[in-house]
Amino acid sequence: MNKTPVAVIVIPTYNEAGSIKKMIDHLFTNTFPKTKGWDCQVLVVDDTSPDGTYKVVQSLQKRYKKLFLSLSAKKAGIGGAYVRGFRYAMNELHADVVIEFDGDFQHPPKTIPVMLEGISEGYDYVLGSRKIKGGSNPKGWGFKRLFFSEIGGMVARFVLFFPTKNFFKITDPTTGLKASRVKGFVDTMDMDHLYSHSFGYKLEFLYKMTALGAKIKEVPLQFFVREAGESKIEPQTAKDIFRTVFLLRLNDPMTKKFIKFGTIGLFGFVINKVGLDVFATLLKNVIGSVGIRNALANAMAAEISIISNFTFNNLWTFKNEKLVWGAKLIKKFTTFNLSSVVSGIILPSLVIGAGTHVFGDQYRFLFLIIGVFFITVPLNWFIYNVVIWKKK
Ligand SMILES: Nc1nc2c(ncn2[C@@H]2O[C@H](COP(=O)(O)OP(=O)(O)O)[C@@H](O)[C@H]2O)c(=O)[nH]1
Ligand SMILES: [Mg+2]
Repeated sequence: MNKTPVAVIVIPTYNEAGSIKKMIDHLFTNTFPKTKGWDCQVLVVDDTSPDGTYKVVQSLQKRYKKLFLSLSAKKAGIGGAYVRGFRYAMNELHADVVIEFDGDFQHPPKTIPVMLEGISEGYDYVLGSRKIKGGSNPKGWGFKRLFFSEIGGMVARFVLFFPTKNFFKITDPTTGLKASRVKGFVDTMDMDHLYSHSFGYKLEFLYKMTALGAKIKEVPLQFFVREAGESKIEPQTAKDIFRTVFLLRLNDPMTKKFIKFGTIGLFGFVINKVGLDVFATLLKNVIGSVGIRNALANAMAAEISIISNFTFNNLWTFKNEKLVWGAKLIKKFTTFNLSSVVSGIILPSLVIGAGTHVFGDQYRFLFLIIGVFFITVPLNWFIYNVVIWKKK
């Protein structure tokens, strides 16, 4: 017989004595009876709050046997508190799902059953979103708070995920309300190395869950103003979020690959330019017609730069998918060569030709830039990844 899956609601607290009792009572009396098929437990992660939040929890533990407390002497930051809470939930409570939840009624408890339903449907990561139909920001938020929240969300979304499908899918990356599947995800995720132990950890967990291939569902989140106590949002939170997302993206394996690809591409361009001059000089006394001479010189230089691009990308950018000498390499190189001619010569030439035809000769350089950066680069990146050095 399968055991009832365990869902642990993890609530970090620092000076939340004003709302924690009401929250715990509410969860056990109103919310959990509505989560059929789940063994729901509450874990409060407190850092010895000066206002004695943990004492309130300790006294409630007599009444609720599924109420747990992880108490630490040192203030860990919200990220540090969640790492400790997730570990406790996995090791001591054998959690199948962990839910990140605010203890101050900013997250409506009625969303918990909705999130667990998503997990039961087979999703690995259910996110409360303020940006989809049915979701909302607090009525009391002023322009400044809203503005920062919107900009922060957009920047985080763009920096973390553009142009992958998660960029379009994850509408509210800075949301605090999330349900995560443990097996294959939270138990696999590296929680030892975090860029941020403050609010930025939210983006970090989000990024790591997507990198593990979590199936994601968004459910509407009606975000409220806190009912009691003071906000712990720190003044440096915006900076912390930006710093974290930039570091995550910069150290992303795909970004590193793209930087190598770009470097080699730039080098190939230099080879093309130098080669053109060298061959044009060498052929000076061989071919009389300047047009034919330069065209031939460029064809030879371009071919050398194509060979250089192929070789260096094979040895460096795509070293994990490296092609070794043999029939397959020759076949792939032929494809590479043909596609390079199309993406690097024919298509940008057409863009420059059509662009200057319509807008005038003075825009020649502009259309070269457009052709190279909007056609050659993305097309090559796509072909290299999907056709030439396809992941095994
Ligand atoms: N244990 C622990 N909890 C914290 C810490 N910092 C913030 N929290 C809690 O995390 C929850 C979310 O905080 P946050 O979203 O930053 O701000 P707030 O909801 O506007 O106060 C609150 O219930 C805080 O009490 C910390 O250092 N340690
Ligand atoms: Mg809160």
